[in-house]
Amino acid sequence: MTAPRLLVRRPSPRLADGELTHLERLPVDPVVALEQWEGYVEVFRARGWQIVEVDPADDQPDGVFVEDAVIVFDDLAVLCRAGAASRRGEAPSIRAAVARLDLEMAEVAAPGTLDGGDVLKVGRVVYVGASSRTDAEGIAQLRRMLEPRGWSIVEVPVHRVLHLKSAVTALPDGTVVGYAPLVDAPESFPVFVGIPEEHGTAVVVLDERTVLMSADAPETAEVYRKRGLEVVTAEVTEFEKLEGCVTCLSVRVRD
Ligand code: CIR
Repeated sequence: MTAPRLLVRRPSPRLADGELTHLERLPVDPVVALEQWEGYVEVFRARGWQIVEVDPADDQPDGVFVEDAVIVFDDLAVLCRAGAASRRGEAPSIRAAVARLDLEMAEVAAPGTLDGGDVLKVGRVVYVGASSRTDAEGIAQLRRMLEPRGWSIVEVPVHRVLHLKSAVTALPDGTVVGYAPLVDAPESFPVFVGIPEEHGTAVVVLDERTVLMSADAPETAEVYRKRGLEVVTAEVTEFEKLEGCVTCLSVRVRD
């Protein structure tokens, strides 16, 4: 088995100008952001992941949030069409990086919009947030790409946060976790567990027993540990100020 690959892009010096939808703008320190990004990438590198850097896009404030630009389903990479017009300039460099990954490619076409942050895979079920960034046409296109490949699509309303995965993610056993006040439709998920902190909702599954999460949710980390998981934390405050989280800083490509 080859090493899993991690697609990332270093933060733009203009990160502080990134889009904000639900949060008040706070000062963002680009030096701290870069240190935090390097710490995040190191978590994966130390575990044997192969790090694949997308070319920097310093004129794209939100370019670091690569999860929104491409989603991988088995050996198919779906290039998204960003819901925010300000983010569409991220696409060419993402396309070039994905072209080097030896995956099939499909692309969401105008007028559809789809952000990867709205897509949560749990087994062969793909939950897709109908949010301010992902529209019905984008979801319909994704459905046409994926259903013939054995994935089923479940549409989930998202109004209280930016993306579906700003509110919920899944543990290795498929349990969907979220901070209940921000989850519009918890009944969409067969197993939903509420956790105590907003920044605890985002987990990246590193392996069947280990998750990566924000350092800013210690009570939630304890909940996960009590479930038998090893918890690795990363400081991501500068990205959280821009409605980002641990999932959106990378695309995980596993064989
Ligand atoms: C945006 O509004 O697009 C960025 N400031 C944050 C994107 C975060 N992405 C994600 O949750 N998947």
